[in-house]
Amino acid sequence: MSKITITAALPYANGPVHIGHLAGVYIPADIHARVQRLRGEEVLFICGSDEHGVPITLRARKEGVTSQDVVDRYHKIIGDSFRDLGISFDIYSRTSNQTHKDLSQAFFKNLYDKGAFKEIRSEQYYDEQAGQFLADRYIVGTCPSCKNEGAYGDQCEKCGSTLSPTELLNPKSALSGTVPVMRETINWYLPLDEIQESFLNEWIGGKSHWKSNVLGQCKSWLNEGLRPRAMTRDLEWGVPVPLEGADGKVLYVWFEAPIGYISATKELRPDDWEQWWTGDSRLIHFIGKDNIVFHCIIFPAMLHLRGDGYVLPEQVPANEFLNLEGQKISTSRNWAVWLNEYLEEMPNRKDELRYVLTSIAPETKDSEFTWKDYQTRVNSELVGILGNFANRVLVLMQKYYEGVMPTVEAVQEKYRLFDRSAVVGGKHPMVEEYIVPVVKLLGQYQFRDAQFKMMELARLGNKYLADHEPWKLIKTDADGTAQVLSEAVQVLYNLAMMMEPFMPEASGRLLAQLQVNPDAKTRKDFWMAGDGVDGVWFELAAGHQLGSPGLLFQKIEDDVIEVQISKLQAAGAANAAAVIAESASKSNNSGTENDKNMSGAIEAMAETKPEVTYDDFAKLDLRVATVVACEKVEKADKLLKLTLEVGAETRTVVSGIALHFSPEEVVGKQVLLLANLAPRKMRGIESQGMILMAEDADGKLVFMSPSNAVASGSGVS
Ligand code: B3M
Ligand code: ZN
Repeated sequence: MSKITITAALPYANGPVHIGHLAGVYIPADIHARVQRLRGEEVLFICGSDEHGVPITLRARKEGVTSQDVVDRYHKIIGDSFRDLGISFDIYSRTSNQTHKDLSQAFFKNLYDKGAFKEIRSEQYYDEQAGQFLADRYIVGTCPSCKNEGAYGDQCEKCGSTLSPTELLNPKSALSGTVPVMRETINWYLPLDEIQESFLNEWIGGKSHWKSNVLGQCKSWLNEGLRPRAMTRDLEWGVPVPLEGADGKVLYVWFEAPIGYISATKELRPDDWEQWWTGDSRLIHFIGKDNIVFHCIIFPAMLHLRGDGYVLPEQVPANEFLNLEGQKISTSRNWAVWLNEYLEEMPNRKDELRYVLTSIAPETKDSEFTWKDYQTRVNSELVGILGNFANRVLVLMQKYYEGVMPTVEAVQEKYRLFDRSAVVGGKHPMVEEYIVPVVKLLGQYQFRDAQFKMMELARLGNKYLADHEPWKLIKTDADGTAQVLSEAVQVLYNLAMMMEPFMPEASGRLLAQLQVNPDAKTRKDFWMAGDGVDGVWFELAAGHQLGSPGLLFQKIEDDVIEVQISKLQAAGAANAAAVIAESASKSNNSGTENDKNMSGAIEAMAETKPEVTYDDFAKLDLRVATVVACEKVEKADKLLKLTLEVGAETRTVVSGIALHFSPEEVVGKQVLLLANLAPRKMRGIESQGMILMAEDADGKLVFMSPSNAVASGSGVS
């Protein structure tokens, strides 16, 4: 037994988490942590919010609140939603707390005192208007590789290149929109070029057991040759650099955020935290592919330089990306399924989400989530196979035996579930064929295949029932029926245990229905199958009283899926409309340089959407409509119900603008209506379209009314 420190990437506290994060990082990490605990290992599963970094400051600026306000809000939303999904972190901490500040400063100071950093004086972009240096995402411009105009100072999200601010073509400040100047500053650099020679080449060279997507990225970094990288920044929001004369400088977010894993451990285990980071403790980092270089190169380099017995990661099972309905998931474009919203809308479908996201996890390449596929997997796999098997077995057991496991008088070969001749050296074929492979696949971080193998056992159970039809057999062979149903119960019992790391709640429900609560030793023996010991096939004895059956999973009807699809369509339409509004505002603004508008335009530019064709645009039926009546929607603070005259037609639209306008203010206004948006029910009212609005620099909504009154129903093109 050894200590295992399992970390999951610290999500930026600038928005809720979405299904891409879950499939890529948090669900596999949780399955892994649960399996290791079941195997009796000593596990700490560590996570927390990453509360520094430019995206947070930019968001705060956009909303006109402080950075602390932003991180407080999202830390809570993210932490609550992880907990509600059953992600079993031992701690969900945050990097704005004092323990983290102290520890990351001490770490920096330790490396500084060892002479690990190079102090480099260089010219950096500076925004004279904002009075600030422009690091990372504070600067936007054209990507030198793919010519994407919305690239950031640290990365182009379109082609994935890692950039430094000076590589951008046509750089502009994301703060003021002005063209920056060069100004001299001092920063402390990690000489990664030297560390590559002295340590990284060899260390990564020994990692042939890492996933090929991870090794591939590492090798390409090393082949290109690492360059010194600044570990400090001229910014205000972050952990201050703990050196004399370093006022106005903070630690680079990618220097301190990984130290967040250590500070969270310290917060949780103030007395023995160091033991989890030194000695023979094992370190596993779960991350997404965009974090590979930081976890496989920079953080290990930091830990190596630190010495003091710090352990380096044994495995970094990074995943690729999950797409959504044919497009890249995007926070800024609201193209995502947000975990907090999912949990609010479908509070009883947590394990369904875990199951589907594991089935499609982007383990080796990018993969795709669609709501239709989600529905199919839930209905035909969870309900149709697993739930159906459990239900049939438990209902028949109640019906024939009042739920008491029967005694089988004489075992008949023809009803055996597995070939007895296959029993070699005491090994149970069912264990060898199902449990051992599941344990093995999980040990290789192949969660998707492991779950699939588990479902094969459920399929086998179903087929066994179909082959022997106990509901018919009962009429001719009572003892045979007892044999078939007992055997089916044993499969169900083993399935219930196997489900635990994947679908903890459903596993609990099924064990309760079987009225059994395996102790830690049983669970451990189950999960150690094939790992140095022969696996055990666990059975419920004759006479055991089963509980009453209940539905394990519920079918998802079409209307539930349609609501989700139209929600995404609304986000898509809002994006298309924003592209149009933006290009209109760009052409209107030419010449006049209003600071506030300009900064708004630049922020919008930083979130540029992909180009659309005229055909895409032509799909939108945009019309001028006149508001003829308006009222509040009961029990919904944000919603107004508007009655619109659209030519000869009258329409009802529900709009989330009640915090900005009173019903009286809206009546009589002419508005821009997206008339062919799929209707959607909100609070029981069908909304037949969407009103398009702009947001001014203060966050206030503005109607897109025509400058002169026009007939309602007029088309807009
Ligand atoms: N905050 C997550 C991201 O890139 C980043 C991870 C930090 S892990 C130390 O979305
Ligand atoms: Zn690019």
